[in-house]
Amino acid sequence: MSLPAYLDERRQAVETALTTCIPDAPPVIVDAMRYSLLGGGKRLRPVLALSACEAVQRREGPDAWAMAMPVACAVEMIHTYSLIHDDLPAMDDDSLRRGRPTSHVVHGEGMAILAGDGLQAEAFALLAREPVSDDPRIAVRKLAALQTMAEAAGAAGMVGGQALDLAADPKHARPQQAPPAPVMDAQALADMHARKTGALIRASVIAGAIMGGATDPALAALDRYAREIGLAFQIVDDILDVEGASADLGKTAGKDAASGKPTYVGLYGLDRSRELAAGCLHRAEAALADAPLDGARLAGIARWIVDRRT
Ligand code: GRG
Repeated sequence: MSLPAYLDERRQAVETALTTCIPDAPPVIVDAMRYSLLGGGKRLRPVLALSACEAVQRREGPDAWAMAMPVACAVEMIHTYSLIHDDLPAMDDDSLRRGRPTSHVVHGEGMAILAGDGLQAEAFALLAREPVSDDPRIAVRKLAALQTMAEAAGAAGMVGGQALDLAADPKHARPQQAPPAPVMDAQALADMHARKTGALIRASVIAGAIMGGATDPALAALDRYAREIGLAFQIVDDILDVEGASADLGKTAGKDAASGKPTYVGLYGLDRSRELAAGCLHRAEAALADAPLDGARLAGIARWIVDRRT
């Protein structure tokens, strides 16, 4: 099967599974949660979770990925919550996401905040609940996956990265006695992105692999792989922010560059940024090469991340 067909098959399975993830709740909040969760997106993180599970099990298909489907859905719910909150006027203040008006534009700010909160809480409920099993070994895997996801989403991960980003943005109101916004050098930029976007991408891979029963050596290799693709994803995102069109990206293009935010392209220029992304790809492939798993699909996804246009 070609990589595009492989990705499509998993995306479709995730789309179907996601429709079952929002609980029976007041329609006003269900509508807002569904609007964002089922409104498109590349579904990169859930596909990574399924592929990592398949890689450690050395087999492909619905039987292999069933163990990781709750992780796949949960990570997309957490990711979607982060996008809703990031788009709010108090944060990045954006009106276009996934080719549609953002949650607060459609549902109002208060409901958008609640939709994000609801998605995050339901993601952790899903991780605790599924896959349903009496097997204590599965319970151990579920707990490890849940911890991985919580730490990635939390203050040392995505929330911490977003906080660093916010603190460095001069346009954000700061109390008068607060120190001036810090200027980010290359190291600070890498650290901010490793937390803000890298941590959840890493957690997708690691939690998916945990659910597949990964050994410690396999997890160590996947950790190296995931950190490299997380960085590559961000570098390419910065390149696309400069080169891409809003219609292709489904979000406002050129915004980071225009707002004077620190970016890889701003620090290194386009050519060097492309070289840096290629270096990440090379190291991600190397991490998989000798690992005790079947890494061919994960290597393909790494190449796709670097070559993507949206
Ligand atoms: C609000 C706690 C909190 C965190 C927000 C991830 C994040 C932190 C903000 C997203 C802002 C942003 C546009 C970052 C650039 C990289 C990124 C995560 C893009 C969106 O991810 P994709 O490209 O989106 O995977 P789709 O829509 O395809 O799922």
